Amino acid sequence: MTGKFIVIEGLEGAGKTTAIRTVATILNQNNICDLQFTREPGGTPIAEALRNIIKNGLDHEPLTDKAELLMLYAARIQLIDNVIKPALKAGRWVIGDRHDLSTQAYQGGGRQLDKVFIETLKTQVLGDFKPDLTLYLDVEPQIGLMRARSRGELDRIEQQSLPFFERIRDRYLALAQQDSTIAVIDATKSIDDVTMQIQTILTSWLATQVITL
Ligand code: T5A
Repeated sequence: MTGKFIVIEGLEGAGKTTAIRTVATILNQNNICDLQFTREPGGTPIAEALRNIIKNGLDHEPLTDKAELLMLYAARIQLIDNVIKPALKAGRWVIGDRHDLSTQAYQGGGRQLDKVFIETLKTQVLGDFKPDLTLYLDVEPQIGLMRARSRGELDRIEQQSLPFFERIRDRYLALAQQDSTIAVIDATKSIDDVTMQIQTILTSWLATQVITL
């Protein structure tokens, strides 16, 4: 594979949309212009249908936590096999709005699903596939949710209680400590400051990469 896979992670309202634009601009400035953008859950017709159910539910039927987890992995493998891997193989760089770290944080930390159950699914579905770099935008849930709320109605997951989001943040931070491919960005700062942090991290990471253009 010649392309690289960069993922932006964080709680709702962390600023992922802005960060994705920043990453794309920096890559362009480094002559990396053939970019593929993805979002999770979603990014293929089947994965987008699953996204809709995960975010909005369907016909008031309770969606169990385990079914939610299975749908997330179904959507993810559709996206990996049909979009991400072909793009990387063709030399395109992929910028992902969320990936598996979201599942570890939301379903593992937030929903408190069994660690072994998630780990087994992850191994079976993803194998050793993982992003080359993850930028985790760290924000206190109160701030992120306030920003998300200012945009309008909250979806099924966004309506969860504050402790749910505090557990997610704790899990994100714990996982980031264990994995050198995850960089933590202080996303409580201004948009300009966050942009600078991304610029610093991405530029020094790019300098360590063998890039085939
Ligand atoms: N999910 C997803 C799981 O539970 N498990 C999984 O495995 C996966 C993949 C996806 C939902 O699914 C869950 C997580 C989510 O609940 P989504 O819409 O893709 O939903 O994700 P959200 O996090 O909900 O997306 P948001 O659009 O809410 O978050 P963003 O993109 O981080 O926020 P953004 O960039 O739009 O910013 C929100 C507002 O804040 C402002 C922006 O201008 C915007 O108005 N803002 C700032 N304001 C001040 N200072 C800053 N630094 C700012 N940065 C942004």
